[in-house]
Amino acid sequence: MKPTITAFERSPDRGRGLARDMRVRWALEEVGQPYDVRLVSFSEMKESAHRRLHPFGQIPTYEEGDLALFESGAIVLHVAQRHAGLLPDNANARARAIAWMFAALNTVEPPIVDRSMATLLERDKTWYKERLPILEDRVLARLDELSNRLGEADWLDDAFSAGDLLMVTVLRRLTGSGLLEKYPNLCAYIARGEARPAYQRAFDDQLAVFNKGSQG
Ligand SMILES: N[C@@H](CCC(=O)N[C@@H](CS)C(=O)NCC(=O)O)C(=O)O
Repeated sequence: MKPTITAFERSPDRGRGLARDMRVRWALEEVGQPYDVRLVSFSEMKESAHRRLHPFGQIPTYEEGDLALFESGAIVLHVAQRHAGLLPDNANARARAIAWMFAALNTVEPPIVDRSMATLLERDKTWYKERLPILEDRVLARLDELSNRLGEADWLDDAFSAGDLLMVTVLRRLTGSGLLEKYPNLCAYIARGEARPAYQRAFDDQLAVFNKGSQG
């Protein structure tokens, strides 16, 4: 059955692939599963019809028959478990790939989101200039550790997996921050992810939504 996901009608990132529907689109493209997209406005996301799918009134959601899911990580995991291509067959390697999915969302993404929230919402606060370096140090600590672990490898644990897919999308949230540049291996890792044909199809599709919306 063809799943339907939700995405921003007009993404605040102007189609740069930073909204979290990008992860789901990319995963679906990697496994070759066609999907439909229902676009939602900010106000629709907060209405009860959408909140039945997503208790926190956000995107993305995923509907497939009588299954409705929210949380990008849970959706990517579901897609990866249903189809070949995003998780290794070997049980231990599969468990490690899932650990990397959690690491991306639970260990690496939080300090990145804290920093971007501050830059978006707290610039006018008297304490912003003191707080930003603290937040950036927390991000850099994670980047150091991740960079050390990745080393010269192409992917985090042998073959490309859903763990890499999520990690690349998380790291991309730092684009333009100036924090990634110190880590050539992480920049190359992101570029490898972005070069995947499935990534490019997903990126183009979400950009087309933004471009179409901005013409109207
Ligand atoms: N942990 C959630 C976060 C979802 C999330 O923050 N979605 C953003 C778009 S990337 C959103 O809907 N923001 C609008 C809002 O929170 O009102 C996930 O990974 O799916």
